[in-house]
Amino acid sequence: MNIWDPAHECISRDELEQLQLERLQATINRVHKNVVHYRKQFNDLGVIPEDISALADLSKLPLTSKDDINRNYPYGMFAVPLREVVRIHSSSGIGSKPIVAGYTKNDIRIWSNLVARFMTAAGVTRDDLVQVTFHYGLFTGAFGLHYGAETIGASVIPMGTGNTERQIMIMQDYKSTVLVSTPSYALELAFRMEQLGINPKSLSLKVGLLGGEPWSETMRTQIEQGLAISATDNYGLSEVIGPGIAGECSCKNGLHFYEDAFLPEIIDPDTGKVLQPGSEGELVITTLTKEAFPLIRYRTRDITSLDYAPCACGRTLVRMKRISRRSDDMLIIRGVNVYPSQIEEAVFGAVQGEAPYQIVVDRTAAMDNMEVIIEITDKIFTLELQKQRSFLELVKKRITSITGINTSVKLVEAGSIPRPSGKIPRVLDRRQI
Ligand code: DLL
Repeated sequence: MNIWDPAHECISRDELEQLQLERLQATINRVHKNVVHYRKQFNDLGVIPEDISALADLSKLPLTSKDDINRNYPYGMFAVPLREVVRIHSSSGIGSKPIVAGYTKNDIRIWSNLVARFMTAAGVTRDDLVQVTFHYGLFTGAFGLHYGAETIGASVIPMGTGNTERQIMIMQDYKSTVLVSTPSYALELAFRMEQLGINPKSLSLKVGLLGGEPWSETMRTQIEQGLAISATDNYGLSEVIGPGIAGECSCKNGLHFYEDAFLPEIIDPDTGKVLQPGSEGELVITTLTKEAFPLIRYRTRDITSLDYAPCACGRTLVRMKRISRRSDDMLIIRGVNVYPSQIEEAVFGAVQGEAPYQIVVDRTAAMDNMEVIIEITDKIFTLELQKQRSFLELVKKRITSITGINTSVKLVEAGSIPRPSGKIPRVLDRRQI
């Protein structure tokens, strides 16, 4: 069993805590000096960097939220001048403005090595051919895995998203051995191969590195059987770095969390209090090495727990339980993050007022579908048919421009959306994972 960075992945807890403290103090000093948002917060609390003399002191500092990042859009939370930033990625914000993440050269080097950890843990070596089916663009997934694979010395096939039959053809002809995708797209590939009568064992594929959205053990079994591969889970979020925060080893019993680079805490999402080790709650992350966009106590909104028991693989880094839900209402549709507030902004903007609506999410075969249904209000009713059609087109366009995804939009009779407790639930998520 190969380990990419044994010095860090198998470090003793004492040494790890020492390293974490040194890195934490350096990070706190850096943000205090260079990021107005943090300096102001520390000053308001009467905290100076020297007050952080032990890891436990971290809880003296305030939590950081997506709202804070949004308020400092686009570059206000960066701790280096823009000339030192060599890459920019982004992810959806809560409203119409995205979250912007910057990386220095050193950040990219560290990120690539973190990704190389879970790739190696899944069995990837320099002899592999890695087919990346994530979207190459502002999303961190494709570039993160791409650079990780190149760091290992594997060959990368940068396919990008979609065109499932072409993906399968390339997989057959180029003899891809590793699939990089979301779990739902891996399942979609398996369904399509079955439809096409292709025996997965006739391919060279052996490993699937899956992440970017929640999935389950049932889905893992379907994917492993449908593609004849071993599939592992990897986790990350754009604000913190992208993929490369945690990843499974071959034991497939929790994701090793890269604690030398990110300090995890588990809090009660309602009170913000730090919970006992092992408790389930919201994951909060402090970055320990990032130069361009460090984050202090960032609320991920992802619900999980941490297991400090030793792992049979020999890695000592704590294991994080699969993420199965969130403490907010963010949806992940085909790997893309969408907030109901963004849909509301699109609908209300088109109506130029309010209208009763609901977001319905479903999964057919392995594909997520999102539909927005809007009840006909008096204002919409008085529009002639042609204008109703252009109204629907306008809502669709607004949703795509804010969220980046296509959705269908439909008008329904007034009062026809069920109101179980008097109000229309904003989201009806029928997906089973
Ligand atoms: O999804 C980064 C990533 C790309 C991770 C590719 C792994 C592979 P964002 O678009 O910012 O970044 O979305 C981050 O997606 O807060 C979780 O809610 C969810 N998420 C990511 N990975 C997993 C996973 C990327 N393995 C948000 N299991 C996170 C469950 C996941 N949820």
